[in-house]
Amino acid sequence: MDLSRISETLISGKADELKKMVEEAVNDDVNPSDILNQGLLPGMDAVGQKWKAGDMFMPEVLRCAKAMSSAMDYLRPKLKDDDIGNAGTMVIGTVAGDLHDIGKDLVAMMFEGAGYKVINLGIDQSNENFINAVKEHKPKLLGMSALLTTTMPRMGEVINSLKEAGIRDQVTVIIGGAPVTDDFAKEIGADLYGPNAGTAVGIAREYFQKK
Ligand code: B1M
Repeated sequence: MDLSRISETLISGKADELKKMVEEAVNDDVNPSDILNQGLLPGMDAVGQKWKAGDMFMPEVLRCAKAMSSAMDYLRPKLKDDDIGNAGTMVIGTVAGDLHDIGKDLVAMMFEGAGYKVINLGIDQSNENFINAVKEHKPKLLGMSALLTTTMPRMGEVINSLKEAGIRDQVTVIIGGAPVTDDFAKEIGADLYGPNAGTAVGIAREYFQKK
């Protein structure tokens, strides 16, 4: 099977068709890792690029992310452990007191699409939960999302707790959410600021390439 067809179907956001194609490829004995690396990931990459360029809008991106997610639900058990997460592990959550998760989940899906093993803690995560998750999963990236001006300070508190626990230099911190800015990220000592899900993946990639 020509795996670029999988990329194209993903870009078109047709979840049922995509899942059928992925199943067909598996039944045709195509290596699941090739389906991921040569079909799904380039497709999701293209979605990110299109979004960044303004050629795709939020509802379309959400549709693609959902199609990716449902294809991954089918493919994940068929992949070897090292096929998933070969870009690294990301722990992500919405900070304490904040119940918004639409943008955060989109960011999580985009990172999963980019080959990260994503541990999505969910909403309203206490500072302690973030620290425990970093200790437990030793992620390459810690992502925090906040949509309320009143909950933004929790991000700085988590970073301070990482310092107190002596693990700040073991993880790259990326933050985002509608009221969050690049200046705020610098102010609280985050490594990266992601203005939106599409660019966040590219920003992280560029950062690790330079490192
Ligand atoms: Co709320 N809410 N809300 N809300 N809500 C906002 C954020 C608000 C701006 C609306 C307004 O007044 N105009 C306002 C905040 C004002 C402020 O703080 N300055 C607000 C308020 C006040 C509230 C309540 C207090 C309302 C009330 O009860 N009186 C309450 C608070 C609850 C709480 O959290 N404790 C509340 C509740 C809710 C709902 C539960 C009803 C619902 C959330 C449902 C859910 O998430 N499951 C909700 C919604 C939907 C919104 C708006 C309308 C939309 C948010 C959204 O999903 N956007 C929002 C208004 C707005 O933003 N225009 C609003 C779409 C999403 C794709 O974008 O989340 O920005 P966004 O994510 C983007 C980027 O920000 C970025 O990438 C994403 C994709 O591009 N990004 C990251 C996000 N996280 C990132 C992390 C990264 C990198 C990038 O790295 C880790």
